[in-house]
Amino acid sequence: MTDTTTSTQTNLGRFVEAAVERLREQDPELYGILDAEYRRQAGVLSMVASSSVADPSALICEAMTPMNVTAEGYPGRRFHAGCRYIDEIEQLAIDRVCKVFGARYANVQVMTATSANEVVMFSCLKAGETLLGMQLDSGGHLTHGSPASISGQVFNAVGYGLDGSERIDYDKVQELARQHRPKLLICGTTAYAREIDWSRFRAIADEVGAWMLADITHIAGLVAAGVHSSPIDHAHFTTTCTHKQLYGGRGGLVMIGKDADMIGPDGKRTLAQTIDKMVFPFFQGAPNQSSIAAKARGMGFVGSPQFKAVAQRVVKLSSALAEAFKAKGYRVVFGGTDNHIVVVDVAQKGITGVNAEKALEDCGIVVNKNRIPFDTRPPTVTSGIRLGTNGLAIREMEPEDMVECVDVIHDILTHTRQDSDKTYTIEPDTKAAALAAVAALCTRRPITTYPPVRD
Ligand code: DSN
Repeated sequence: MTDTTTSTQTNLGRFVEAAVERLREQDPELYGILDAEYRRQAGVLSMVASSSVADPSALICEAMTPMNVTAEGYPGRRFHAGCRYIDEIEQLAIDRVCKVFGARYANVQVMTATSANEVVMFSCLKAGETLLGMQLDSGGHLTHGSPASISGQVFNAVGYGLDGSERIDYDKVQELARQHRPKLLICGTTAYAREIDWSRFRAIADEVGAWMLADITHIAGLVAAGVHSSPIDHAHFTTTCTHKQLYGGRGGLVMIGKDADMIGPDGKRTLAQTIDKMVFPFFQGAPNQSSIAAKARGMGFVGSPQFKAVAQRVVKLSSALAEAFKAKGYRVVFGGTDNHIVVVDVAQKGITGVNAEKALEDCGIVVNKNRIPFDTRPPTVTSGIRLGTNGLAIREMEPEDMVECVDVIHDILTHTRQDSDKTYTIEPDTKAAALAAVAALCTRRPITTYPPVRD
């Protein structure tokens, strides 16, 4: 590999620069697509609630040489040689996760939050046994018992939902738990904007002798920053991914709080030992060590005062966003928000969720269609859109910017003609004005952690 870099750079600096240059020279097609994606992200308002903007210092760890090391096992007990620094990286990641979340145990090898949930399910349940989780339609996750996922096919999944005021129906959770005696009670959501009462869930789990899993994937950043209450010592197991709200690389985590040394479902191993064994060797082989390095770096960022300010801004912006929608006459599901999520009923304004999603994307605003509670439209159409403020907080936007965003969104939705449930036409002048407004906003509020795009 030709060394085109200057001698004053560090080893890693030269490696990264030479690697990018090699990619550009040897694979201009792929380089061009990656460059286009970098530009796209800089120039759109990314408001998909399940995404954020990974910190570049975490992203670059994903591209580092630990990727080359095969290291089955755990720090200090590997099945391969050459793991001195790999062990140090993994232990650093574990220690930082435990510090940031106040956990006593962390498994950082699990590759996604979905696998993290599967690891917990298979630790607690045998095929055919019962779990109780939130229904997808009410704001739960696929892996909490949906028939479309392994969780709903291998296990007997019972679902709970919302009450008439669009809050988790804790009384119904208790009733269902008493009726079905689940071995695992899952709490955690993907499209629920209100604070979750972890202690109520734990009381229900204890009453029926169930294990409790808190999946905090969507709100992990708020939990880490103390902006949302933490389930760590309420749940037996807490899972999350590292990319949605922790601004890190893509990956999963399983954590345990005060119950780490409790004897687990097999009556022999502790909960911590149970998870370690379930991740490796039951579900996974050698982990992705670069991803573990990215998790270590991500947790370094999450543990910083700078991150606390980001998390506080996330909530301040979502609250302003919800109020701005209400001021324009939209029905905001849940009546508002306590976290980063705002779900808006767009059907009430005469447009389906999918048409709203597509029309907004045409104008540089990225959200996703979402079913609303008691929705009669299918998941491919929906009556709502879900927005999130993780990607706006890292641009250091202010509440007044949310008013501007909603003005643009309202203009687009008002001037989009719905031709069918899945087809639409936007007035050309509206589209041009919206694209100009989004471009101006993105220029005024750039992603603060990334170098600006150059032509
Ligand atoms: N759970 C999906 C979401 O919330 O969008 C993505 O993983």
